[in-house]
Amino acid sequence: MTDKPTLDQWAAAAEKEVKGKDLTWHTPEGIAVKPLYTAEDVREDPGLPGFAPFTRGVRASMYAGRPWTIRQYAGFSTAEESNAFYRRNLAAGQKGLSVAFDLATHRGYDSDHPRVVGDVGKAGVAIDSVEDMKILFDGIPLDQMSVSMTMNGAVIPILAFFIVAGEEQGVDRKLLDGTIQNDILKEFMVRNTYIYPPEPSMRIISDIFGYTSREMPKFNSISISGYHMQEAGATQVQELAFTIADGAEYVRYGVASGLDIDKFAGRLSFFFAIGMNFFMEIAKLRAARVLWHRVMTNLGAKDERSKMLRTHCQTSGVSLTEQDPYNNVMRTTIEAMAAMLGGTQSLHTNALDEAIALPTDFSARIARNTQIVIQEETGMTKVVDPLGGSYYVEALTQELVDKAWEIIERVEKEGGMAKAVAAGWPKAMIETAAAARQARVDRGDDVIVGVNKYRLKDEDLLETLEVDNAKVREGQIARINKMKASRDEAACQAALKALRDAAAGEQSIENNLLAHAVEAARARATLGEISAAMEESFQRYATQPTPVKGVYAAPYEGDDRWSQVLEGVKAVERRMGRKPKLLVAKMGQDGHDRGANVIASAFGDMGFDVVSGPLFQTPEETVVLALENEVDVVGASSLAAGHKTLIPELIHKLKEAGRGDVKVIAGGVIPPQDYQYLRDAGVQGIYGPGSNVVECAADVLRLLGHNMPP
Ligand code: 2CP
Repeated sequence: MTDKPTLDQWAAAAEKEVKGKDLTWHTPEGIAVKPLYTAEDVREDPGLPGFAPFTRGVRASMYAGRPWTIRQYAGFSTAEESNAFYRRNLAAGQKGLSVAFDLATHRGYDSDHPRVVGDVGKAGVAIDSVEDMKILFDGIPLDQMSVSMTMNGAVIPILAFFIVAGEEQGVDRKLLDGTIQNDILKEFMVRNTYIYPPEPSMRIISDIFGYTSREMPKFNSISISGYHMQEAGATQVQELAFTIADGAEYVRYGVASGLDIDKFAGRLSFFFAIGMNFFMEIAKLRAARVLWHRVMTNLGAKDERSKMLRTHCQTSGVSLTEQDPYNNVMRTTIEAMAAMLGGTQSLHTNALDEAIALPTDFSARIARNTQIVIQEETGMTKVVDPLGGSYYVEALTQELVDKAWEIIERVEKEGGMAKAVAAGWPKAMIETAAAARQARVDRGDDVIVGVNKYRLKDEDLLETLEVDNAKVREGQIARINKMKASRDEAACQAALKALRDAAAGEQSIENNLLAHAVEAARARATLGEISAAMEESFQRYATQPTPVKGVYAAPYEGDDRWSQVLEGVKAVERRMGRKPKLLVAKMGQDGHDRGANVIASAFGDMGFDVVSGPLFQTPEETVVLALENEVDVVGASSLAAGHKTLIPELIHKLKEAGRGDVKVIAGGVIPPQDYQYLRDAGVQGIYGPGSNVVECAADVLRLLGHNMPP
């Protein structure tokens, strides 16, 4: 019998093959991934699925018993159009619904509000009242279909409309099944569709916990989300730690509002992003379950269900590319497999055109079928946690638990996530990671096929979906007016007054905001009216962007092209007698600011004078800001399809003010089909996803008359 080879012998054999090359992979999480894992790396037995701490899954039989829910996130233009889309998808194998609302709805504005001209019906469905909600679920029995709704800011009116729509379908709210996102802490950190300041927003959340735990036992009262953190550039460890810490904070607020922890914690759910680091993502979901079990035990939960982390996942939007977009199908497939191997309860797979526009029926079909093929053709669902016991996966799970725990302990020591968010350090940490990632991609250190490697000379145009938002807005306004004309005005105003008084009063069962909003929804109050009633006491919240310094520049030290750009900026500065000045503008109700922040950080590092405009500006407000600051260039960032309305309006207003000389460039999610339209309107540079920021700066220098080498 020959002796088993030792690890030292393996190391010697590998060294012979690679001759000094370092095989350790240092990930952005600060994890040193080795080229080989063995039994020696596994510290703990992961136990069995369905048992604490649920490392291997929350159910004993997992997908062998019931596969995860295929739940595609969708919604666009009107309630009628979205309803028809849902019905087609359910007939084709989708299992649960997930509603996307437009940004006007998210921010608590009715479709007739002047601030939302560019936003109505874009990037989601416009819902102004219970009448719209009823149309959205027409023919879809709400006692049989589980419905998830991504709503955080205007969560009170939306949940109230949902409850009343169910009621008017004849469905008792005890039978309503689904999930509301209702996760405000991450809005303040990364997603930005908040309405009120943090304290009243936290009250809203615990009021929803109270109401749903009493009245809607099947409904998941929150979807505590890391997804948007990863989308905003967070590492997996940051996503994991801040999400779990957010969860702990919500539980504390729930308990402080007088609820018994085991009465509501079993209906808390989670939501994670699944990106391209395959094994890291699998380990992340396993680690999340271990961490939640630990946190909830520490918080005093007794019921095992309260400590069980159930989650939805979505494949990563930022991992998708505008260039060579069919590659996105492979990316999404790989990510979907990581989600299922990690043990998700529910999954959305992105459509291949997600980086460019809203999904078409064609791209939505491929996205949905990605999951159906995995579930029904591959046999992957037959075995519970098939990667359990993999040395690498078990070791990585453990390492993620440890690394995330360090951050969670820091949060806890500093008084919990609400305080950390107010102090701003989690956001700064994520923005630092985002700028570092952008620099790695721009330099080609992180490969993105079809973008910074193997780029095509010519790209085929993809057919994309476009929403005529002027038409949607007109239709919505007509419906609002009709409803207002036929409602019992006195009853409606009385219900709104009761809600206003409840918001002004102390938190209590009698002052439960959702209970009062349900009354107002029944009386046909609109989303804007319900939101405004609470705004009177709560106020509307606003923040200023905070770009980071030096992070983007760091890896460029000694880079020739970088030096050329720095030289160019200096040359323009000498000529103008001051630094060239860029306003990074965010117009409309779109709160996605990763791109805008990265641009602001990178341009700042290159020597530009950068003004970061606040979120949610109108074109008029942007012009005022541009003129006050005497900027040379306005960079308008748009990720929510408002570009065709808002950017031409901005240029028009600049001209009206006699400042047509201020250059306007645009970036974000803009379909190539719209480039000419924007150019005709006067846009002088367009930078879609995958644009290299240094080259973008080189273009800006050319616009400012500098002779920049190609
Ligand atoms: C599940 N069940 C089982 C088994 N598996 N029973 C027996 N054997 C099994 N193997 C039972 C469960 O206990 C449950 O009943 C029921 O079947 C449904 O299963 P589930 O696993 O709870 O699935 P679900 O109903 O789909 O719920 C999944 C989540 C929920 C994660 C808990 O919160 C959810 O659907 N979230 C989706 C969130 C979402 O769509 N977000 C969209 C984000 P009981 O419940 O009675 O136990 S949009 C993203 C964009 C980017 C944005 O935010 O902007």
